Amino acid sequence: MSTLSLFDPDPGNILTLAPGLIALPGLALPYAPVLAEAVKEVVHLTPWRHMQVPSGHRMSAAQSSCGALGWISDEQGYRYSPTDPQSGVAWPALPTAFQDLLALIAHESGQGPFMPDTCLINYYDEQAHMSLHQDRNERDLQHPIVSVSLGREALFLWGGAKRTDPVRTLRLRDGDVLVWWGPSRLNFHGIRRLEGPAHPLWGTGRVNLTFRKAG
Ligand code: MD3
Ligand code: FE
Repeated sequence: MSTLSLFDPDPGNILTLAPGLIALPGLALPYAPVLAEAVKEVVHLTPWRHMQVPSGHRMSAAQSSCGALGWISDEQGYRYSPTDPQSGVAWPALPTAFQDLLALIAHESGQGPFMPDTCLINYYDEQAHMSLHQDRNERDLQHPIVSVSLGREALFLWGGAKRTDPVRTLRLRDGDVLVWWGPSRLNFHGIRRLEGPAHPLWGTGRVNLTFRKAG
């Protein structure tokens, strides 16, 4: 298994890693403080929770959401909901900082404009991982997904369209942005574990934002 890294953060550095996969290493780095504030505001309204998956287990990564929809999981399965099942009310709006970052990503990647109706926020601590999976709960799988990594480094598992396809390891660093669409949109993927030193804003944890048009 080979380990790629997205090289040193370099504003304006755009890598095409595969058809349908663009990396913008470190693009979000300058916005780390305002993004951290925005995440904290969302999580104040919709606190981190470890969702139950249909098998009955709870996810080791904790989650929150904002936007018109939010991704949820329970014994019934995975889906998007207009309300937070924990509070019964709508999810918080997408923070301005998220919208501004997304406009920058659209501009830099040439793949926008993105019209997300949700941002799923994952939180990983030392013990958390995410098993290999596809994202296919979105109504129209043609829309790109944008992911933004914040905090500690993670070993990202990057597979193909089939579960049995070879899996590569990519080191996702603070501020790294990935845009997935078309031929890469249904790639299997996961998070093996966190790595490296603690982060000034996120300590030993890592946050991942995924912007989606789900409905
Ligand atoms: C490839 N999140 O929330 S981000 C997820 O780091 C998820 O929290 C991981 O997988 C995380 O569903 C991975 C990279 C990523 C995100 C969405 C994708 C890769 C993707 C959607 C389709 C294909
Ligand atoms: Fe995913």
